[in-house]
Amino acid sequence: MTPTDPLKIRTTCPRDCYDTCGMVVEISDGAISRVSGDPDHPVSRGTLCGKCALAYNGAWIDRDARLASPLIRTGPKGSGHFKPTEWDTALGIVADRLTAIRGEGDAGQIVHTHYTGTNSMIAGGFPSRFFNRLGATEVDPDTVCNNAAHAALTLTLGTSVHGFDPRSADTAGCLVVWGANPSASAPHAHRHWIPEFDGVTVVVDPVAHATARSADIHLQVHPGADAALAFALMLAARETSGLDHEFLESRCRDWDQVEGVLNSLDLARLAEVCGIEVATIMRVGEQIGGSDTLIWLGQGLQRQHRGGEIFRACVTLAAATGNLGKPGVGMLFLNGGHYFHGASISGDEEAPTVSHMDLVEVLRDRERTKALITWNNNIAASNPRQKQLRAALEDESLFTVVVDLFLTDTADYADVVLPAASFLEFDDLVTSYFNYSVSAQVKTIEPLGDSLPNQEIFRRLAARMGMDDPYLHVDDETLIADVLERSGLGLAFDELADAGTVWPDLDPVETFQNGVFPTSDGLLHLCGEEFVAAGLHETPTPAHDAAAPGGQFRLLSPADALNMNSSYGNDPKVQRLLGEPTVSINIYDAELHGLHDGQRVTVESPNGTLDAVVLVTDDVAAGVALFPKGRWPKHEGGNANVNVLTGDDRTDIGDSSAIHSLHVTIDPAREVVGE
Ligand SMILES: Nc1nc2c(c(=O)[nH]1)N[C@H]1C(S)=C(S)[C@@H](COP(=O)(O)OP(=O)(O)OC[C@H]3O[C@@H](n4cnc5c(=O)[nH]c(N)nc54)[C@H](O)[C@@H]3O)O[C@H]1N2
Ligand SMILES: Nc1nc2c(c(=O)[nH]1)N[C@H]1C(S)=C(S)[C@@H](COP(=O)(O)OP(=O)(O)OC[C@H]3O[C@@H](n4cnc5c(=O)[nH]c(N)nc54)[C@H](O)[C@@H]3O)O[C@H]1N2
Ligand code: SF4
Ligand SMILES: [Mo]
Repeated sequence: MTPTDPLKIRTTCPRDCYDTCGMVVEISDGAISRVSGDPDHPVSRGTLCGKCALAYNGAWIDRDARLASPLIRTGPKGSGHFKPTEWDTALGIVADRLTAIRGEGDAGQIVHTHYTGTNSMIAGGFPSRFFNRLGATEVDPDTVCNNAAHAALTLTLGTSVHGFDPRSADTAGCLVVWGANPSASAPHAHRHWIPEFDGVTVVVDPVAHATARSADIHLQVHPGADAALAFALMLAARETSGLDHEFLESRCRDWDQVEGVLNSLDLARLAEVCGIEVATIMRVGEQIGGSDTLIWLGQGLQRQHRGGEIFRACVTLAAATGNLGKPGVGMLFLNGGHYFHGASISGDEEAPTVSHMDLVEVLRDRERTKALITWNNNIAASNPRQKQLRAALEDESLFTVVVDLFLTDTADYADVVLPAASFLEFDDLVTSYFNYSVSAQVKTIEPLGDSLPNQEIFRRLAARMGMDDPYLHVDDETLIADVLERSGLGLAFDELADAGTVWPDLDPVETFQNGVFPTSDGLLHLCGEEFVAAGLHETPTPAHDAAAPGGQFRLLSPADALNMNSSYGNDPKVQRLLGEPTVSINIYDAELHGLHDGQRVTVESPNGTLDAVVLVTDDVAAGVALFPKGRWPKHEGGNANVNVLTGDDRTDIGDSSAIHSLHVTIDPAREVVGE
C-alpha cells in the first residue's frame, strides 16, 4: 500500500433486500471516498445495485443531507421547522414526557412503530428491549408488509422462515418465481443466480418485469387469481406427471378433503379465471410435477384480500407435486433465524400490539395514545392511508419522536428528531433472508455529526428515565459476542469481519427433513378448524378476485428498482433517474380509455388522488395499473406518493395490508383553473 492508497474495509449491506451484498468501503483522510461491491462476495461479485451505489456514495455519506444533531420543533407539525439542540436537552424532553405518561399508569399509551430501515440485528432489535420493558404498544411491523403469508405458512408448515436453500438450484429441474420481482428486489439473484440456473424457469406475475421477460415461461396471471392457478397446476400435474400420493397420505393431514375440491374443478374454467391458456398450464403443471422444483413465493403475492388462501394453495401445490420434505426441492418465502435461533436481542417480554392497519385510529384517539415514537420506519411515506395518517400526525397533542438518518416526511411531524448513525458507522451482525449466510457489518468511520446508533440512543434514553437494569444497557460488543457464542458457529466477531460473509453449512441446508414439519404432530396441515378460527376456509379453495368493475384498474404498487422502500427518495441522483411519477397501463386499456403515452392523468381511489404520466406498455396485464412505491411525498408535486391512494383493506388472515387489491380510475388530468 502506498501512502495514497485508501484503506479498504469489508462490510455488508443491511437493507431489507434478498441479496445481503458484501461491500468494500474505501477510506481516505478519515472520510469515506468510495463504497462498492466486494469482488470476493459470491452474491455481489464486485457490484452493488444501482440504487445503493448512488445513495451510499451520495446522501448516506453527505454531511449536509444527513441529520447531524437532535432537533426540536419550532413550527407547526408537518412544517419541517426545527432548531438543533444537544442530546442532553433532547433526551431530557423525551424522558420527561414518557416518564409522565408511564407515571399516569398506562405505558401502553406510548406507541412505537419500527421496521427494517436497517435489517442488522442489534440496530434492528435492541431498541425493542427498551419498549418491551417499558410496556409500550408495538405496532406489529409485519402488518404493513407480509403478515398474511407468515400467518398462513405458520398454520400449514409450522414455520414461515424455513425455505429452500438457494444452493439447491444446482440440482433442481425447475424454478418458479411467483409474485416476486427479483429484477428490482433481488437484483443480484436476477443477474446471476437465476441466469445460472440450468433447468426451466417460470415466473408468475401480472407484470412482465425484467425477470419475467428473461424466464422460459411467464404466466401473466390476473392479480388475485393465484389460488385458482395453483389448483389448475395441480389438475395439470395430476393428468401428466401424477401427484405424490405417498407424501400426501403419509405426511399431510386431510389430503382427502383437498382431493374432493380438486375433483370438482374444471381446468378450462380455472384457466379463464387466471387469464392463461390451458396448454401453458398443462406444460407448467407437468414440469412442476415431473421435476425437482423450487418455488419462490414473493411478498407481492400475499398483499391481496385473499393473501392467506393464496399462500395456502401454493403450499398445497408444492405438497401435491412432491416438492416438499426431501432434498433438492422446496418453497421459499423468507429464511431467517437458522443460525441465531433463540438469540433474543429484543427480549422476551410480552408487550401489547396493534396492526399497522389500525394506526390511523390508534393515533387519533388521545384516550388510547399519548405518544408516538418511530424508528427504522417512515410511516408518512410507506403506510397506506397517507392523507388520514398525516392528519393524525398533525395533531399538536400527540407527542411524537422520530429517529432517522434523514429529515423524512414522518420526521416533519416530530416534536423531537433524534439522528441515527448509519450502518457504515458501527459494528453489527446481518443474516440474509434468502441465503443461508451470516455476515459482519463493520464500522468504517465515526458516526457523522452527533448521530448515534439506534441501540445507543435507547440505552441513553433508558438511563434518563431511571431504567437502570443492566439488561437495558448491554454494550454492542457484548451483545454481538453473546449472539455469536450462542450460535455455535465458532467465530469471533473479528474473524467474521475478516471473512465478510460465511456460509456455515458446506452443503445446501435441507428443509423439513424426512417430511417432518414443526407443527403439533409433525405433519403438514392442509385443512382444519384452526384455519377457520384464523379467518380462512376450512379447506384450501381456488377462490379468486373479481375483475375490477367497469372502467377501473387494479393498481399494483410493488418494489421499484431505483428505490429501497422510501429509503433513497431523497438522494438527488436517484430522484433524477426516477423522473416524473408514471403509471403503466396496457396498450389495450390505453385504447379503451382513450389515453396515450406521455399523457398527464389523475389516478383516483376512494382514498385520494395522484397525478402521473401514462406509460403505455405490453408489460402489464390488461386491467392492471402499475405505480411503484418509494418516492418521498415532500419531493413530489402533490406532496404525496402512491400511498395517498391505498386504503385500509386488509388480508384474510394476519391483519395485514392488502394494498395490491386496490381499484382506481385513471382519467386525463384535471385542468387547473386559473385564479
Ligand atoms: N404502496 C405500497 N406501500 C408499501 C409497500 C408496497 O409494496 N406498496 N410495501 C410495504 C412494505 S413491504 C414495507 S416493508 C414498508 C416499508 O416501509 P418503511 O419501513 O417505512 O421503509 P422505508 O421507507 O425505507 O423507511 C425506513 C426508514 O428507516 C431509516 N433508517 C435506515 N437506517 C436506519 C437506522 O439505522 N436507524 C434508524 N433509526 N433509521 C434508519 C431510513 O432512512 C428510512 O427513513 O412499506 C410498505 N408500504
Ligand atoms: N429495489 C427494491 N428492493 C426492495 C424493496 C424496494 O422497495 N425496492 N423493498 C424490500 C421489501 S420491504 C420487500 S417486502 C421486498 C418485496 O419484494 P418482492 O418479494 O419482490 O415483492 P413486491 O415487490 O412487493 O412484489 C413482487 C411482484 O408481485 C407482483 N404481484 C402483485 N400482485 C400479484 C398477484 O396477485 N399475483 C402475482 N402472482 N403477483 C402479484 C407484482 O407485480 C410484483 O412484480 O423487496 C425488498 N427489496
Ligand atoms: S440493497 Fe440489496 S442489492 Fe442493493 S447493495 Fe444492498 S443488498 Fe445489494
Ligand atoms: Mo417489506
